[in-house]
Amino acid sequence: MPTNEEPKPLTFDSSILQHEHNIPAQYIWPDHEKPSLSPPPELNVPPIDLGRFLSGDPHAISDASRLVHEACRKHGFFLVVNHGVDSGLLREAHKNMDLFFGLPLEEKKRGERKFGESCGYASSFTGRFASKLPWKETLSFRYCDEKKNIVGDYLLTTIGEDFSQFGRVYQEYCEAMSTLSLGIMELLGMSLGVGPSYFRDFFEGNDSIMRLNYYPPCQKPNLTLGTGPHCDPTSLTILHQDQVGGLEVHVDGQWQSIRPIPDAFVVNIGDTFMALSNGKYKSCLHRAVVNSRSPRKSLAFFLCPKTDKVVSPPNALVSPKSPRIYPDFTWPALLEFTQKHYRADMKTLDAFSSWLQRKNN
Ligand SMILES: O=C(O)CCC(=O)C(=O)O
Repeated sequence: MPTNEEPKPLTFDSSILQHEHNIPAQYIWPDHEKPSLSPPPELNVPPIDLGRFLSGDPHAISDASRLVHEACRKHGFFLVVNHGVDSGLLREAHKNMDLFFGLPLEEKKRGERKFGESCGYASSFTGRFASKLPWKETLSFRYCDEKKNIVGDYLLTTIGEDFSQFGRVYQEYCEAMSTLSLGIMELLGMSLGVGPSYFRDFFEGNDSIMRLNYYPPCQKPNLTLGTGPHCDPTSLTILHQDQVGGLEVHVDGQWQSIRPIPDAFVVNIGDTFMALSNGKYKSCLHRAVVNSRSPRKSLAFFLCPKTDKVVSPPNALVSPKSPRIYPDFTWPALLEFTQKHYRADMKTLDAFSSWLQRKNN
């Protein structure tokens, strides 16, 4: 009998499932989406020396702008090195993930993400979907440039007093990511010919999301995916992956991997920035695969504008030859669309634009 009750979440207890040879059907992906048995080719992603770019050296500015422009027109992925983020902080951020995800399931569930929300501990998307489930656990939280200690306070109240150090680490990590993202916005602005301040100013006071991804080993890694194919609906993603590897991007009709480099962040354009660039820069399909030997960790900072900012491209990127592609919108409207109406994929922005137009007519 149909009911209006929320679907019952399937329990993903990594301490048990990582040893399981019979993979539950909900985690088995259709054949055409399964990872390939042979290692994929490596994607050529340019490393950008952000420190040199920000130093104002004209050669560094022109080199970095050109490389970023080429990469973002083609697939939207590049690396940043010499980024100024303290290596000790990065080590702590990875270490604290091990501490949290190593807890018994019941303790992790103290901060469980509720149906329709974007923050908290989640395994298997908190019951929103019944098939093609990702082989991972996540802990997500909001970071807001204008709310002092928002991350530390959230983690302390949801996970508990023992986690005050944990909260401090991710508060500091998010602050570092916010600063880094504003530097990258200068670079994106230069590469699009609108100057360093335009996008930097737009993202001042950002209201972003931080996600810790923990992928336990899987005894049949070729049946499942850690993160299914999707484009990020957010503006810019800054990802730090550990040494295990598993990130793949769909470019030129095939999946290609991005090799982990400890000193580098992987940066990619999300749908919201694609709209801000009037479609000039790509938000590209990507996924994460798992393996049978080691857990894998990644830290993803999803930059989002302040909630009242209208996402609209600068005039310099609109012309009769290059008319507007997407309607004006605010980030909370797109977030709601991906949480309540649509599972983010490569057509999110087109589907959202049609939905918005229908709603407004
Ligand atoms: O873990 C990764 O490498 C990718 C994660 C990702 O795409 C996501 O969290 O949206």
